[in-house]
Amino acid sequence: MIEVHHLNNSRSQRILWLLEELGMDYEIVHYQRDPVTRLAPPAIKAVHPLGKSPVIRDAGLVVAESGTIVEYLVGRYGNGRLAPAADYKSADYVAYLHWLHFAEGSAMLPLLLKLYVSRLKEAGAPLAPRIESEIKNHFDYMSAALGDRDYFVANTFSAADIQLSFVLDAGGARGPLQDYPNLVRLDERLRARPTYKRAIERGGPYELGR
Ligand SMILES: N[C@@H](CCC(=O)N[C@@H](CS)C(=O)NCC(=O)O)C(=O)O
Repeated sequence: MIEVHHLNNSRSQRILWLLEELGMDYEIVHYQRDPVTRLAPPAIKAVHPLGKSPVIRDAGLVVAESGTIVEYLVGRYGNGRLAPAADYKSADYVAYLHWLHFAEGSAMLPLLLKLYVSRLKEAGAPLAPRIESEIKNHFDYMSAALGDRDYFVANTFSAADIQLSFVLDAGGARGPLQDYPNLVRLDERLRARPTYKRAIERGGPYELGR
């Protein structure tokens, strides 16, 4: 059975949700963030040297990095669900890959910088304009790409929406989401899915973005 190494209030919520969408059996190994540093406990390094969550164990493999985990689970167990058919000549499939990678490769960086730089108080002020303009750049881009459609890829719910949901959550906690009504509606649409709710029941409270 798939083992998910799950840190509270973290990106691994997406993996629980994805497994619920796929209707798979899985076991959760819970870890709690240090209440002061917010870091993961060292025990998770015994599973993967980066010591980050999510990490999964499945069929003798250890898979880290949420984009990789999403691609792995959908590719191995999706049976055509939650992604366009893997065809590198298909605009929909390439868009799917783009959004999977954009979430962690681009969108999360300035959101995390904002969080860290805020701890420097006044000393971090010179960095704020650049960080804010990059966050706006990413949210403008996501909002324009979504337009008045319901989902990012082929207007069909996919694992790319799951992967992007953490960006919406992080944006909700740190400000910009509220300026984009179509992204707020998407966020509400995603949170209304029964699978999303079941993942929270199993994973424990998830307060990011709220
Ligand atoms: N890009 C990685 C980021 C992994 C990551 O930074 N996870 C955070 C939780 S959201 C974590 O484990 N933080 C605790 C720590 O760094 O000690 C992914 O998407 O899996």
